[in-house]
Amino acid sequence: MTTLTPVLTRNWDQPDSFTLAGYERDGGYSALRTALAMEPDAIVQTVKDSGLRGRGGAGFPTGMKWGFLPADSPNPRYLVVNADESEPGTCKDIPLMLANPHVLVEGVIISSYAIRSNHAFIYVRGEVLHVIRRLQQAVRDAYAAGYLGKNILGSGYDLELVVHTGAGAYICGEETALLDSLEGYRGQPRLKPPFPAVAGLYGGPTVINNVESIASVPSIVANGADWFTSMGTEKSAGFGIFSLSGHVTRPGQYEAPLGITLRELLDMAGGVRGGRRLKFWTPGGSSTPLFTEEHLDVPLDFESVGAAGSMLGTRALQIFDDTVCVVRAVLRWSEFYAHESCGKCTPCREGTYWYKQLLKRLDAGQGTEEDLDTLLDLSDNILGRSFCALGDGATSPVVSSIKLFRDEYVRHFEQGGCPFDPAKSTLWG
Ligand code: L3W
Ligand code: SF4
Repeated sequence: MTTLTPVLTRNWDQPDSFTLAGYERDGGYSALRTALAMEPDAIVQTVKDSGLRGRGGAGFPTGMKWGFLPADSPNPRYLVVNADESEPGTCKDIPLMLANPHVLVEGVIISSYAIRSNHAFIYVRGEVLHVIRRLQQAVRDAYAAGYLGKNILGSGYDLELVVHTGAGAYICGEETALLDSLEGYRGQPRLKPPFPAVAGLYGGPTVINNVESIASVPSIVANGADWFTSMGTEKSAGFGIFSLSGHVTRPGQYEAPLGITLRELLDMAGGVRGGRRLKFWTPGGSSTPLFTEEHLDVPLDFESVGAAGSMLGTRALQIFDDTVCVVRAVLRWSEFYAHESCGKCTPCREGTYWYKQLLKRLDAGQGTEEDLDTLLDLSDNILGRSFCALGDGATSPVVSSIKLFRDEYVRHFEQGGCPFDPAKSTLWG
């Protein structure tokens, strides 16, 4: 039986977990002292050895990304934290920053020192005012304590950290759109390559990492790479925050080794609400193909979830019980993608619009078999042909739901309406 591994979440139930005093009492900023006594390259090596992979969705090896920064660039280097958490169902970075903003600030300082950057930014979505205020306070307190600014803790190392707020566009979580937004432009994805590591913010070499990735760095520096690799699986090392939401008895954040299964997590979370049957779930937010009961024992690591036909993504486990109409759920997500498509490329801009139209018709019981084929044809023209991952992600719920629940789509148009009792068919009940 896998057990929880509270590291990032371990002090969340302390009333002052978000304050500098509370964080220091818990050992906070001691990893920074250890890091500043190390050579920057040794920290990069430790992170490489730990096997830490990006916690924002793609799972790219963090230390390897840091190693891509060119040694000979004349431009300043930047560290940017992607705190624009917006993927449907994803709700781990916001509680992390709210409960423990200093672990992120400490992670930023250590990571910036490791990559030899003197300027760092936390790009946080604009709607979460309470989180922004808490982060700003944590940054002010870190400056006052000598953890930020000039000559940090007498080490000779300088770092300026800015908390920058976005304006609430999902696309600004795409790393290059985020950079455009940070530079003051409308956030739209840039062509890659060059990757940000080579030419990012203001054209300088830039590391962009997710909140949870950077927040994991202090514990890796404090405890060593072997400690981290002792958890998780061989290729998906360490722990992660699994966010259980929807029809689950005790929704919330469950910090556990990668490779834990939904069955184990559901046992800890009291099961599906009211003892009902699990109908479908997302392993990593709505951009990852749906799973069903059949996948309860798939280890939630990058390789196993991929081999089972989906993606680990952000570990946003949205649970839907048997009262839910899958067509309605997919329509909701498709409305989100159509609204959030930045419009830069035709497959995504037009495709997500037509998804919405067709799914509305199907949901109302006015669709046809041909509409299902059109949805799949549209998907073939979006997937792999869109400029960024938003378009690809939009196809996941559509294609996987037709594959898994085609009969339910058919029942809608055979019956001329939704076969579910609207009083019971709640999405988030
Ligand atoms: C230098 C190379 N750098 C890759 C870097 C790249 C990026 C990272 C991963 O999408 C996924 C997406 C969503 N030289 C490099 C290189 N890199 N090759 O590695 O890159 P990539 O392109 O694999 O992924 P991505 O563009 O970061 C992220 C999925 O996550 N997702 C959405 C998550 C949404 C949130 C949120 O709201 N907070 O996280 C959920 O599944 O669909 O597939 O840094 O530069 N040769
Ligand atoms: Fe914009 Fe969608 Fe194209 Fe991405 S895939 S560039 S979000 S239109």
